[in-house]
Amino acid sequence: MRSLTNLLGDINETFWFPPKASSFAEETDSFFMAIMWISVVFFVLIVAAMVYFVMKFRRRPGYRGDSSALHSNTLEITWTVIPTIIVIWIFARGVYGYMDMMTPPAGDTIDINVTAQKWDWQFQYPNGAISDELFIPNERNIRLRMRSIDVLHAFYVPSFRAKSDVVPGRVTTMWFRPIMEGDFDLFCAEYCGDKHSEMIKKQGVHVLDMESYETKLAELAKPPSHPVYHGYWLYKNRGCKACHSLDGKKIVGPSFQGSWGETVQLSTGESIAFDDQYVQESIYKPQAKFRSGYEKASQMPSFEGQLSLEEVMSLTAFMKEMKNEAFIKLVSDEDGLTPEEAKSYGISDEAVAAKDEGSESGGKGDPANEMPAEPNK
Ligand code: HEC
Ligand SMILES: [Cu+2]
Repeated sequence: MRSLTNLLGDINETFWFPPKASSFAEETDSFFMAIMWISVVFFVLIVAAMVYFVMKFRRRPGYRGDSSALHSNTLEITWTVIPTIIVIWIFARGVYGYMDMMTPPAGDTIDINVTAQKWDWQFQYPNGAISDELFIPNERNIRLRMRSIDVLHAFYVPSFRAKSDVVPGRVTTMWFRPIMEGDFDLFCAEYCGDKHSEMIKKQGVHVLDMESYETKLAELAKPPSHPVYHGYWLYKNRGCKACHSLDGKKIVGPSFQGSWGETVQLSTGESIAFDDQYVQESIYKPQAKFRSGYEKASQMPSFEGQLSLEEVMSLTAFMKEMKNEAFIKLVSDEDGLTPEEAKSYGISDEAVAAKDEGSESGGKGDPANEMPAEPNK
């Protein structure tokens, strides 16, 4: 049963299933097909017998049936024993498959921490790098340690045939072994609120060869050093983007566009300056003050203990820059802020290094001076 994509060359994908991209896939698919064919066979047999009996024993003039039900021990035993054997076989095979999936190979895994939150994923690698998409090497056992900071989520990669709940207050582990390179879809398979569908990452799981994996990790481990770029990077990688837009649209929380330095209305009727103090409080104690119109929104989690003061300052520098038309244009288009754009805007690492060398006095462009030390109105 091959689909059109097969004809177009994607041989690993079938009409029914996505590509078999992990070591679980072969077993899972063949077991699924076995159960399906067993069901098909019984369905056909039972429906055929039913139709046949309906016709053969239909009510006819002059025909009189037996007054009591007929009984056959042979028949009773057959249709009890055969299905029992089949369901026991299905149960046993299911248990073995499940045990395999629940038992990571001892000592031979790459461990990655997964944090699920409304409404994004965050992955932390052995070298401390973090990302919002999953990068893993091919042909290696991957073990995920998964935590949720708010509600129930579920990590699901159909191409790996791997799925597990991510439960608040608990660490769940799962493992798999990718067997082909490529980009695969990631789903949250447990309804988790308004933007549940934002947790679908199309092509968000990247299986790379070992070398590219290591290069990628080294790259991810080094956050940008310019505060504005660093702030943008945190915005993208730490889940803020699920609730705060850059293009002015309201998602769940207010957009970050153009807010800096403005006076915002709180739900209590008071107004307050959107400054360093307000940003820091909003990140560490989001429930302290609600912006008017957002008091009934899905609550923002506290990032106290998750984001350092330095990171909060970078986020602040980024929000401050979100007043600047040129910058807004760069970050709010579809592909976000690309490294080239960061370079052209003078906030890439190269630009920082170049400016540091050039100016002893620390003119504009010196990261220290870009820190929003005082609210700028
Ligand atoms: C689950 C959704 C959600 C996530 C994730 C989230 N926020 Fe929020 N945020 C909100 C909502 C809703 C509000 C408005 C209500 C309030 O002030 O608490 C808000 C308010 C804010 C405010 C005040 C803005 C204003 O205009 O009044 C700031 C600053 C902020 N968030 C920063 C962040 C940062 C930084 C992150 C990522 C580290 C983040 N938020 C992640 C939902 C979210
Ligand atoms: Cu979810």
